[in-house]
Amino acid sequence: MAKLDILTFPEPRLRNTARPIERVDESIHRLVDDMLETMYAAPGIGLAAIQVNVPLRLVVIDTSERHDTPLCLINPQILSLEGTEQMDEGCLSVPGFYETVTRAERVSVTALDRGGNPFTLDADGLLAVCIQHEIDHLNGKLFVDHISMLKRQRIRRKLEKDRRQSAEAQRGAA
Ligand code: QAP
Ligand code: CO
Repeated sequence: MAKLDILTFPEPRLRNTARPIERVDESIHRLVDDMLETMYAAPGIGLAAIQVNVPLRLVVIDTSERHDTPLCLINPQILSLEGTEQMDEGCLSVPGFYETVTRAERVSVTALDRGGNPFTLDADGLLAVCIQHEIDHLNGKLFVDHISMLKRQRIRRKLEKDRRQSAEAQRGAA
């Protein structure tokens, strides 16, 4: 297994639309395992393939308390959304920032699992929010798109500055 590099907002590749996975083969298994390792190491509760620069419709999630219940959704499709709920969200591609987002309270989703077998899942609470957040990634959307433009701009400027400073430090070290 290998830890993968995570793209950071406002990286333009995070705005691409991910394409469906046609065959769940060995290479997909390896990607799922590497994404889980990357997510657990962060630590995080959800990661989409597009965040590790692989524009395929694949997400991994683990919202369990003990971080021992990995969930893999390949080509996920939302069947229904119900209710509304507000929750503080973060994102591995937006490090250090958390904002309140309004989403559906319950979601029903169908997908393929790591073995390529179809399943459906009804979720509420944190898992429901996480599923919606991760499926947004597959459509080039980020949680910062759900907050005010002013807040989004503030986050973008700060992360751009962080990037410039780490590039500068890198040059200094060389
Ligand atoms: C999406 O996000 C999510 O800023 C998954 O410095 C988050 O795993 C859905 C993380 C919250 C619903 C609620 C963020 C790690 C992890 C950071 C994550 C950070 C380190 C975010
Ligand atoms: Co995210």
